[in-house]
Amino acid sequence: MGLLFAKLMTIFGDREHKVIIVGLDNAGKTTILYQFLTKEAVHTSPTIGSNVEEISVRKTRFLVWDIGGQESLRASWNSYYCNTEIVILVVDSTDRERLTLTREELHRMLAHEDLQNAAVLVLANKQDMKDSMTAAEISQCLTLSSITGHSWHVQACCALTGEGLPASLDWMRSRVLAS
Ligand SMILES: Nc1nc2c(ncn2[C@@H]2O[C@H](COP(=O)(O)OP(=O)(O)O)[C@@H](O)[C@H]2O)c(=O)[nH]1
Ligand SMILES: [Mg+2]
Repeated sequence: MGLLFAKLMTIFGDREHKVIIVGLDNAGKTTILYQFLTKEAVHTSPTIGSNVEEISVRKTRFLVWDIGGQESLRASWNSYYCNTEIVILVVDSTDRERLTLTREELHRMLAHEDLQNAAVLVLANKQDMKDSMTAAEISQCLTLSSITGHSWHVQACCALTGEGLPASLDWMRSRVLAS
């Protein structure tokens, strides 16, 4: 019965699509997760372990995992990869110094066998800050054009106001509906 139910859910497209939010600490991952949910900025503290929430976009449901980004936690990111359909990589667009580190983490992650079918959404966050890099600059620094085995997209956003996030959810929805 459980199996039949699961199968029916798949046929009717009512299953949850697994999404993970990754990125270095302080990039804005947790703020983005709660902005997706409530459309309000929340006061966050550094994430220990993970936060998980269900987000529904016009009947498409996502189960979104926000994983802590401090160095000590990055080693355990791969335990979240299995069945992930979308990886959201959040970048602090003012953090030029650590962009190389982000690039290394991204390309290492995409080489993992459990993520072979995942699409990648790069969020160039903190666009409200005056010295922020543009989405195009970030795309170039992360060498996104070299990614051939995954569908990817870069979106400028501001997690405090929510600007750019509805467009991100639309892209995510179109991705999972297309696959
Ligand atoms: N100016 C600005 N600050 C942001 C933005 N997004 C997040 N922050 C701030 O950046 C800090 C880290 O955010 P948080 O969501 O905890 O980052 P996480 O470590 O990636 O989960 C917090 O002080 C947030 O209020 C943004 O778009 N603009
Ligand atoms: Mg966090």
